[in-house]
Amino acid sequence: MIERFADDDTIVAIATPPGEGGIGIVRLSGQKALRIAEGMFSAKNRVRLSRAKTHTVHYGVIAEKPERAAPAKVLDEVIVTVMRAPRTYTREDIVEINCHGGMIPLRKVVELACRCGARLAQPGEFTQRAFLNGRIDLVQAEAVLNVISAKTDAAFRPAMQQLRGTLSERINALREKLIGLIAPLEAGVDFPDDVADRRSKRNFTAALEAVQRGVQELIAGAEKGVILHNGIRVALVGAANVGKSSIMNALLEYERVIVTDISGTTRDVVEETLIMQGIPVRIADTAGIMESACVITKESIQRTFAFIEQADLVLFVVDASRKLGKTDREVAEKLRNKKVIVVINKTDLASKIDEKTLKDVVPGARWVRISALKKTNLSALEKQIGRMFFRGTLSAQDEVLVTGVRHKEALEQCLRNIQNAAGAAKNNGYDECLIFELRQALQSLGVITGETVREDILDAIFSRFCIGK
Ligand SMILES: Nc1nc2c(ncn2[C@@H]2O[C@H](COP(=O)(O)OP(=O)(O)OP(=O)(O)O)[C@@H](O)[C@H]2O)c(=O)[nH]1
Ligand SMILES: [Mg+2]
Repeated sequence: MIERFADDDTIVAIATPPGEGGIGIVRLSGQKALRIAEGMFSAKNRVRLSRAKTHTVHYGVIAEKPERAAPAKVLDEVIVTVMRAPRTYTREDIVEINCHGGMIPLRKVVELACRCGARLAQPGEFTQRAFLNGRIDLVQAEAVLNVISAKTDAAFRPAMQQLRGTLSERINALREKLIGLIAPLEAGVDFPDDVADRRSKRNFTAALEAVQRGVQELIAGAEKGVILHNGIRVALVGAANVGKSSIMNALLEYERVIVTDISGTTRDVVEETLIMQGIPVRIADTAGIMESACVITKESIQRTFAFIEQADLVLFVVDASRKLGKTDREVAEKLRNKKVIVVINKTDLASKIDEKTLKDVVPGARWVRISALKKTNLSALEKQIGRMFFRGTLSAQDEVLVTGVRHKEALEQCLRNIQNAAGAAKNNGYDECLIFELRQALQSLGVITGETVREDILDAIFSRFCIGK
């Protein structure tokens, strides 16, 4: 667990990525942000930062002791933005110093700020303060990370929606409904057997079902959301020499891996990322399966089998110009519980493969016929991969709100509790059980927005951020 410092410290960090750029920004946040900045900054128009109005911009220099600075002590020529609490990212006073975008001026400015009383920020500490000060909830804090790290438009869109609070609104509406169900139960109103109460029981059941539907709708989009954000792992697997490495190169559109006509060319698993149908795909070339006494070949085949376990999807490659062999069957045997697309490669050559037998070997799998050499039908393969995950391509109207595994798990836990509660209500179980399950459901929703989340989970979330965010 990372050590967290006191919250009333004023923190400082470089907010822009490392490297050279037109400008680089040093950000200060905390009660003393203005005073610390004032101690380092000399404005051209002599304005004192501690008196500056909020959301104003000032030109000047950063120097060791600005009032008496000899020119040599000037660290950089800068633009300073003053933002006073509470209308800021962290809800604290913030000063942003736009420096020249090299690592030397930026570091020197940060060091000077530390000498003037600031402390270096921890990873994600600015965003964590925004969360702790109640400006954003946990969903939004995590969305900041997703917006920054989104690799595709499809991943960016739901992250932006989360940042704007759409998911939080949905979760909070469900929470309120649950509270509305729990409150009368806790007040001791139970279901005696007269007519009025039978009606109230019906209302209760209907309201609980509505919450259940709401949770289920969010879960339904979650699988897509997680894929959109994290991408999928695809493995090219098959007997030696069927053309796996050639397919890898064809998909990547450059000669990434070695291709020869010798069986056993590929030894290590080689992974690369590409975007297919708007999804980030990590595609892996693996060693071909073959009979061999060679220690190296045996080890590489071992690695292929181990890798299959981690893959979300296996492209089972077979050679159209050969009869289906023992090795092909052996590979198919290992793919029993996996999502599989059969890729019939080398269709530019005369066909010898018995497709009927192939169907028996991998029952129910989808097929694509391609030629890696002639680069034919690769787009059909890409489409098939997309379809495999989204049953049709993902459209802009599709509502994907949940993109995190953490959120998905909490929703699933919430659903289980609601189902238990529904069961208890139906069987006229004790109200204590009902209340317990509903409270648990409420808590699971709170875990998502950060209302009831444990501190170690918070630490884990914010430590994924970079310093300066
Ligand atoms: N005619 C034809 N030849 C192909 C095609 N794809 C691959 N080849 C040839 O098949 C041979 C083997 O190709 P690789 O891509 O190295 O096969 P691999 O499955 O990676 O082989 P290992 O790494 O040994 O398991 C090479 O000579 C390729 O040029 C194709 O679509 N058509
Ligand atoms: Mg290969």
